[in-house]
Amino acid sequence: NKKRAWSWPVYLEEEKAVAAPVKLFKEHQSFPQSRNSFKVGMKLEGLDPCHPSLFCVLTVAEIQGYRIRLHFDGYPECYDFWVNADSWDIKPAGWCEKMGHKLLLPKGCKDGEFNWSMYVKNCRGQLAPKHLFKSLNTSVTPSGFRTGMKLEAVDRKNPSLICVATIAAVVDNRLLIHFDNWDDTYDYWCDASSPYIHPVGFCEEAELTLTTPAEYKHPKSFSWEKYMEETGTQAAPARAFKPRPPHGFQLGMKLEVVDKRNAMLIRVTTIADVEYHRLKVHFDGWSAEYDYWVDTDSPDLHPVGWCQKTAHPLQHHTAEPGAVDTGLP
Ligand code: MLY
Repeated sequence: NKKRAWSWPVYLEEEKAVAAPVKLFKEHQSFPQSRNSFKVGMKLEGLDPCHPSLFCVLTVAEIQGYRIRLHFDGYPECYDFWVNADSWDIKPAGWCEKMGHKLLLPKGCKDGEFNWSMYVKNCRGQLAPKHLFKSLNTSVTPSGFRTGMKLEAVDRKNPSLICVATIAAVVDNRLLIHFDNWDDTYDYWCDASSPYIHPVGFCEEAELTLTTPAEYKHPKSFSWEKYMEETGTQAAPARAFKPRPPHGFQLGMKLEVVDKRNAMLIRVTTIADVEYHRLKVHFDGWSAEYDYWVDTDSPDLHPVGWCQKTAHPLQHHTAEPGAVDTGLP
């Protein structure tokens, strides 16, 4: 009396549910056009997800389908994290130097003493070849954003705050957002369509509180005009902001989502709630206490069938008593 193998079509039928249409997903969430050609041991530069402006020396520690587990050289494995093979957040060795960005060196390496070719030789490693990096081959449409321009941005570590911010860098179609007079731990990269950035004057117009630069002399009487004059800066032009159209995801639609509590796992998921730029994800078969909100453009959201296409295991709930799900949250 063996049961048939789990499959999406059967499951959707049983659940009387629909898959979220593929057209709702961004290119970087949808079915990849190329293979994941990264190999374990390859070294590269990539953004630290906990300090998302900081590029670090990383090594590919594991490959799973189209995904890569990255390890910080010289640091404990508990900091390892997963990215998709086409992530913009990973760059070939030497990219930071070329672009003038700071690179966090492997633990124990001193500034000025690090040199990629010596380093890989000494650790008998291998550099990830340039052609594996999708982000280097994307075409870029010019935008009105320039380094040094001012804007109002959400502090993603304190998302209730909209703050005085500066574009610290522009690379490809991405902007590095920095909060005036704060250290770079709050910085993040986004694009012109990000719901977290707004032109100068947005808060005033929307009657929201604008968080002024740290240690600003007269926070109560902050005026953009005065501040930009004092700092000799300009506002990012309003036309450079390209607000996203509504996302189209609906309650009850099914998809495949990375479980942030155990990021090597992708689970059968239902949309439990929707907001303007976020979805609440529910992992099928698990208690609603594990639900959480994700941005609609998160690289951790994928259409039904993504795991199968990219040869990644998919965690699905088997209703049989005693069935084991290896990925305890
Ligand atoms: N309570 C926090 C707030 C920091 C906000 C920083 N933003 C504006 C960049 C703290 O003091 O750490």
